[in-house]
Amino acid sequence: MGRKEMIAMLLAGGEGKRLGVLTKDLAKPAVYFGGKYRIIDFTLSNCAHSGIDTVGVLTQYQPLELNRYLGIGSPWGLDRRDGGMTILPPYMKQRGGVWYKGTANAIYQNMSFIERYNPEYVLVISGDHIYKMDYELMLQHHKRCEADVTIAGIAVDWKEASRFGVMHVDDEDRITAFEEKPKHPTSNIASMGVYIFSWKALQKYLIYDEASRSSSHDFGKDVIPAMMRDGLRLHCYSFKGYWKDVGTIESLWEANMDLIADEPQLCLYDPKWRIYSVSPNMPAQLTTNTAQVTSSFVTEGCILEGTVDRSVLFFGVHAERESYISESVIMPNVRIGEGARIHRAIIGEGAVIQAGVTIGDPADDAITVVAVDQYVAVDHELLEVEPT
Ligand code: ADQ
Ligand code: ADP
Repeated sequence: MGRKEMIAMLLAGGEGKRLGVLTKDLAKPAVYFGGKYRIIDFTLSNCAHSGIDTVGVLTQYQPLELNRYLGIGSPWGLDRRDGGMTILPPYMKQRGGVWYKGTANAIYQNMSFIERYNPEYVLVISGDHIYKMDYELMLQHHKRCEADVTIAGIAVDWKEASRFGVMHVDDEDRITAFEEKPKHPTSNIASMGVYIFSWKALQKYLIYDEASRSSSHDFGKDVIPAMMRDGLRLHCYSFKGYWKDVGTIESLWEANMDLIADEPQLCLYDPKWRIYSVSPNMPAQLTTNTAQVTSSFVTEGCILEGTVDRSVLFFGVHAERESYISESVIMPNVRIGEGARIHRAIIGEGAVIQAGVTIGDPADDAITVVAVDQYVAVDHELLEVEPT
């Protein structure tokens, strides 16, 4: 195995509880996003564009569909013998099935995988963020600062700050305080959950963390605070672009809507930074003479006979005559019956919305989620609707 300067460990095993029915049978990183993609495509494409050719993908919760989707990593240039993509499920360990206890434990259990490449640096990233980032620039910053750890940081809305790890940073980008999801945040610089560790430092702290009985074996809760306490060099790499943690229904909906905004902050059209994904082989989108489509993404295989406004439609959606879809995300292969009205909703893959049904209240801001298995799946039957 050739030596690598930096390899990536991609955490893709979170349960994604807050996405509710959308992650019932699907790991969060495999959730569909933006008409053509899955959430994990963004991180993997970032790796491809940053020249990272060795990625360990740590899976755990509902991995089947995710594994099938990732295949041998070809869309992201990771189908190679020297490095490439390796799926790392917890049950591969010699001492039988041990669940990953937390994010740090997940990496700990795969230390021998990392050692095979004897890297100088390890990039730890996660499969549930929407952003475009050059990790090579972050590595240069890490080297310039002679840091033990570099954490990518971004200013977020104060009202969102308690969802994240937040940090205080001095003039030289050094992190002077770090708090994981504080109830009352004193900073709005959030950790993006993107870390570059000097491998020697990480190795030491993973072993140290594993031995601790009181630890929950999590980077944000345990490892980073321990490194802070011991006075290691922790630096922040300030990121200026678009970044969204799509861990909640609201943020997933918002991030989809952001793509079709009048002036989108995340550009999908840059030929130098394509987001790679696997697409089905479907006929071209058909818009009939009764259809009206405005400010929307419509993907291959869609048949549109109704009105679609400010929405994201994945492949194979059929919206029948006089249906009206606004500000919604319609996952693949959904059928929307004649005259059905859908507003501010996320409709899960394969759902059938009966003719005349109304979902979502135009007078209300709430996002409604509909999934096919909320109802015993009988074709063309009304689905039960569960408001979030
Ligand atoms: P969280 O978003 O809460 O906070 P966490 O639950 O630690 O993230 O999961 C991070 C990533 O690891 C996710 O992609 C998740 O899918 C995956 N994951 C979780 N448990 C796993 C396991 N046991 N095995 C494999 N993968 C697992 C983190 C940081 C915060 C930071 C936010 C940014 O702790 O400080 O602000 O990310 O979103
Ligand atoms: P959310 O933030 O929506 O609750 P996450 O993806 O962050 O979802 O994961 C939530 C928690 O579930 C994490 O602490 C993670 O360690 C834990 N978890 C991940 N996979 C499993 C699993 N297979 N079984 C039990 N818990 C898990």
